[in-house]
Amino acid sequence: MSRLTVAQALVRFLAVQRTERDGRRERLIAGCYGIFGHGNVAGLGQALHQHHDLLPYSPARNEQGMVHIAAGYARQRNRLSTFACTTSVGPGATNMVTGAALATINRLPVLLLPGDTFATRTPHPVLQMLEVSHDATVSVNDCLRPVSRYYERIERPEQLMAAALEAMRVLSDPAETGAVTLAMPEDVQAEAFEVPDAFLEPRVWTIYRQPPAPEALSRAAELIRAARRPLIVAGGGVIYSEATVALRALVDATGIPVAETMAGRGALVSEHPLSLGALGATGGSAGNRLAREADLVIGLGTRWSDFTTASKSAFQHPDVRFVNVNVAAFDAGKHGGLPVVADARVALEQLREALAGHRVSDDWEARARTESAAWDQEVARVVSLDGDHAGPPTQAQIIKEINDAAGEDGVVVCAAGSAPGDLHKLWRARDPLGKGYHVEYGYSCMGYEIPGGMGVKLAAPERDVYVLVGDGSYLMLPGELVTAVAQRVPIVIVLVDNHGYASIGALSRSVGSAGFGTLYRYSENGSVPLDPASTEVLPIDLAANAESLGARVMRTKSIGELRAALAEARGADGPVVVYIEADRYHGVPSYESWWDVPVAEVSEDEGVRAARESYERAHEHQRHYL
Ligand SMILES: Cc1ncc(C[n+]2csc(CCOP(=O)(O)OP(=O)(O)O)c2C)c(N)n1
Ligand SMILES: [Mg+2]
Repeated sequence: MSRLTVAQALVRFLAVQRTERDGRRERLIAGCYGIFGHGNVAGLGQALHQHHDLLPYSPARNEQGMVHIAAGYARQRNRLSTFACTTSVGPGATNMVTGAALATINRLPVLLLPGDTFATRTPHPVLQMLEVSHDATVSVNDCLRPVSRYYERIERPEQLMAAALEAMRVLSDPAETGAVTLAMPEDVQAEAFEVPDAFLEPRVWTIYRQPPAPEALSRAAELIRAARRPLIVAGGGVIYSEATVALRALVDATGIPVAETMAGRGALVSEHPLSLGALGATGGSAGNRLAREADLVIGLGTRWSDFTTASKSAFQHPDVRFVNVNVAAFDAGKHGGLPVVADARVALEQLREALAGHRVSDDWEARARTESAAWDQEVARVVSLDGDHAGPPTQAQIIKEINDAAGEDGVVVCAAGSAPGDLHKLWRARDPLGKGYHVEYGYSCMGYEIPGGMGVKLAAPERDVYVLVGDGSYLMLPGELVTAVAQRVPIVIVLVDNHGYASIGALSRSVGSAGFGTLYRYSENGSVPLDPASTEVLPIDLAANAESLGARVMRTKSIGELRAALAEARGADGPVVVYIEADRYHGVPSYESWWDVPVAEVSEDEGVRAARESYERAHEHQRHYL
């Protein structure tokens, strides 16, 4: 027994938790990020100070940003390791809600330790406290409940022990993981109790690779053998499970082509002749054409977002069926599919055995190879432009430069704007482990890019990390640049300035709304001008902004300058921002896909009426997969 405060016991506990998979162990909680206020400075702040050698602590600049750092780190580590995040009460705590949602939606472990108001209630209402007259148990931290996979408020010291164990169970369970919140009342944090030695002893959380039920596997194999046009859709689960080698082996043995979701991009290297690349709303022609024709779709570790399914219009074969391999029963049951609840790698290995001697028809394989090769050519065309483009570089050209600089081991990080869709289509995935493509598209959260990229670099210091961030996303959360400077995290941030929201501007035009409110322009009479060309571009200098935050900045104007800057940035000892202006209107087209964005049913405007008509036509292809 030792007499410790709740915060001291928690810090010592977190420092000795380990995950283990395939015999490899690592820290479950690599360290702690935080921002102190009265709600955590004396409790957790004291404990982190005392035990900084056990659990490294770094301050962040915005609570949302620090959760993103933890999420980026966790994703790069295949969810085996993450960070804890401590905040004060009130605004510090609620600033984490967006980060928590991102982590939970993307199925990424993050441990949140928001401060909370007094368990005793004696001094209430305390500074920054929400008072609810009919329910004294409510606190602002309740906002974290729907976005947490586990939530508990520690009202008494002894409660910590059971809560901490539950928290680790959920964080380390690939089917359940996401944000885990232990709300820490500020008085309880500082309270001492007799802590049993067993609580503080090292503990290993083993991630067993769950095998599929034999019946489920043999049914899946039967369906695949009977299918004439099978298609694999690889999601993030393939990469988290380190199943890319097993996937390739199955594809080589059977000839089944592979299309990829955002989180699964890179599950099969792009040069593989049966790699179709992206599918869905941001997909390419190869992925979308074969999706349209497939009679059996084998979803591996995907949660079937509307981007992947093109809002349920992607799969048009009248009798299409799904087989869903997933660690989470919830995802395995989607689309009325055959659920195969299992770890992706084990399932792939067993499927390969069960399918021994089976190969798809020559016709279907030839079709996949032809479409794959045609798509590769289209990608090459889009990224090159052959110098016939006047004006600033296009985003496609910028992506190619980053892709080349990244080589086989580099990682691209992105989240929101027009870049994710362009990357999904154009990125050439070269890392056989599938760790070179990190686009957060579960929440597509503007502001994730810099802190998320920082997390990636901390998780994989041996890889070059390229963050692709738009001007809009940059402005959401530039403050974490300071954290990257302070921690000397050498990420290369390519800041693409197109003076506003190119993505949403294009979407707005496509629904007949003329890009309203998506350009940075002066307001007139309290509103944005209807004709953006009527006012000047705002005098914003984002490169100077990044410089003022301590980053090294290179201003580039052409693709040649960008290439030179990317080469020069390599080997820096802190973050480097490579600034470039891009052509706002020269976007990458979409390829035979659709996204359900409802258009106004009535309007005086002819453009809106036309958009509504084509919306209704497209809507007819939307299906229920039952
Ligand atoms: C936090 C957040 N708010 C709003 C959105 C909706 N949204 C998606 S992309 C986008 C604009 C992004 O602008 P920028 O980063 O400049 O990229 P661009 O569209 O110009 O490529 C907006 C507002 C979002 N994804 N995240
Ligand atoms: Mg922009």
